Amino acid sequence: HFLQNVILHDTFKEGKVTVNFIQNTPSLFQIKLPQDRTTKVTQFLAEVIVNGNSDVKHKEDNKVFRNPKVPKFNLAAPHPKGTKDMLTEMGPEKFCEWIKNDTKIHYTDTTMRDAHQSLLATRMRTFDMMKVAESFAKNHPNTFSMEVWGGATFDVCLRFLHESPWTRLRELRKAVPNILFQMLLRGSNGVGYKAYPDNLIEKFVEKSWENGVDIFRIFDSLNWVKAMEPSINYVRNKTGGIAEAAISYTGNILDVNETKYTLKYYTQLAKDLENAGAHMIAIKDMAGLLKPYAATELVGALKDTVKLPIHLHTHDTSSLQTATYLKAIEAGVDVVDVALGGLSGLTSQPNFNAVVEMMKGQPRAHDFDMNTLNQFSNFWEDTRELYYPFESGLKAGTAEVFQHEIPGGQYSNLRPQAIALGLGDRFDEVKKMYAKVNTMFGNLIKVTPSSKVVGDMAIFMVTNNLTPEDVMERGGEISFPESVINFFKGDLGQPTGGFPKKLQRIILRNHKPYTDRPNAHLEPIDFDAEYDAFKKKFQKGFTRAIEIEDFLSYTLYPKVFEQAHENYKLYGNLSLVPTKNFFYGMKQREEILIELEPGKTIIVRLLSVGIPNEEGVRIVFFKVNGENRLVEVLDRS
Ligand code: 3PY
Ligand code: ZN
Repeated sequence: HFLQNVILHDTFKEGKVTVNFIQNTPSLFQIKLPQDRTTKVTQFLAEVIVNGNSDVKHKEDNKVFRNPKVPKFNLAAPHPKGTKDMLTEMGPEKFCEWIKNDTKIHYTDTTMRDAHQSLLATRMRTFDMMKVAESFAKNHPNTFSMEVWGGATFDVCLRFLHESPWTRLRELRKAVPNILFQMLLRGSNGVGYKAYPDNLIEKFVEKSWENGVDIFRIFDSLNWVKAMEPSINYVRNKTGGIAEAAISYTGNILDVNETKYTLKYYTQLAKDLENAGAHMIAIKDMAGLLKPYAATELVGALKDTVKLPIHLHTHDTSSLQTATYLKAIEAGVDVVDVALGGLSGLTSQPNFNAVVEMMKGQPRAHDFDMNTLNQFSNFWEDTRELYYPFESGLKAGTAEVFQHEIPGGQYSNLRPQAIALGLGDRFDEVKKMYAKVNTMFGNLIKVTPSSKVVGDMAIFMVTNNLTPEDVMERGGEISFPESVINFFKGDLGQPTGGFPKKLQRIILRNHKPYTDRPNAHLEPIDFDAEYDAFKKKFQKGFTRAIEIEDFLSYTLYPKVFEQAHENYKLYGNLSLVPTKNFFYGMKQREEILIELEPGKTIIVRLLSVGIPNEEGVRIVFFKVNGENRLVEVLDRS
């Protein structure tokens, strides 16, 4: 069967087999391809029961989970009016005028994007979000926005969770038609780690809006306005949404020795973004470096410089950032980003529930029912347990962040990355090296993808026991990570103050760097021809019509998409499998419900797992809706 699977595989037939073909193509190990949905889902469960979920690197066998409770809501009642309705009525300009003039402090709930990106390596599944989405929309319609999409979620949905990010967005939109949805867009880098053709970003923005995004938080990993401008224009011209341009904050404006990232630098940046057409300005404090008294200065100065509403984003890595919010609120910030208690704090955002309590009885207070808000926090605290293998291990706030400046969203990924490379015990060194690399690279704005370049170099140097001096003296003999070479070529744009010239020569050797927009070097996508070719290649495995959104996923992440598609052909829609079973399989005699579609639920009970035969194949026995089913799985242990 294995050989037959290899011979029949498209990659093999097309003669495109590479060294990792077998390792990266789990379908080759399947004895036969399952056909119907129930067969597919039981095939997946059997696979996880026998071989585990390859994304789970350590498992506690006797772990007991709590049952997260969804706060009560009225299923039959219509959704109360919220900010989404206001945007529809007013349009972006008037809406922004309203938010700027409203004296209440407003809140963006980041629970479904940045919070889990920063605490749980972005692994939160649509399944858990959908459990509470409608309840939250009906209980807390006075939330300014919910950040639910973009950043790393796109990649992780496809790569690790075997879900379509577009389906997630649509499902959430249906459950929350009344509150603004927000996404994080990495400007010319879209939701990826490199530059993409402009017309791809344009189409991506248009389709994101059509599928449910209202506010586009646009940033550039080097604060390069030239790189953000096209995305601001796409939002303005192709959508009815809000172009929120971000200034990514680094360093410390109160440090008298700071010469690069000064208050003047940030106010000029905000002015440039206003001139580029932004509807709102975000202060994107991705590492949580904006200290309380600096917030007073920065927010005050921005209010004096631009006419747009100011939206503040931070990460509570140091544990100081609620104080920053207090100072920012006093200085007139319009909206702050918070996460529901159970997924707040540490590398995530400050605690929604606690910030609302802090403001109670104050002139800028915004009323939220604390009972239900706390129930949502509890829901996420209980749900978070299911994701324990993805916790970063950080137990308390750390003032070290002011030295290493690692963004919250990167921290939760860097640690497992270090562990995977055998540097688990040397994470301290990695953090220190991160700071040294930043100095070597000329003191950068560090946010995806520039932060990844710094992280890659730090890990590379620790792994190879290299010091900055070694790099400067023996650089000619060193094979640098690809991301570092591309960065010095100009693939992510131009940093403020330029590249350090000597290091650039060492790293690039004979390559010539460029100084214009990297996107200008890329061929535009020929949508007609390439989409047609895509449909021909993939339609066979789809159980529904292919959409342009699938093509966008493929164009942004070709290999990841192909892999996800292979997985989909084998196992069907896995977003329906309860999280506990998705990650940890099933225990003997456990019975679970899987809702394959509204009104079609199957009851799956695990009866037993057989011993392996000579070929290592085990038979997994289930009872599905009362009928016996056996599934064969190759035990790869
Ligand atoms: C992302 O780009 O994913 C970020 O969260 C940057 O802070
Ligand atoms: Zn963030």
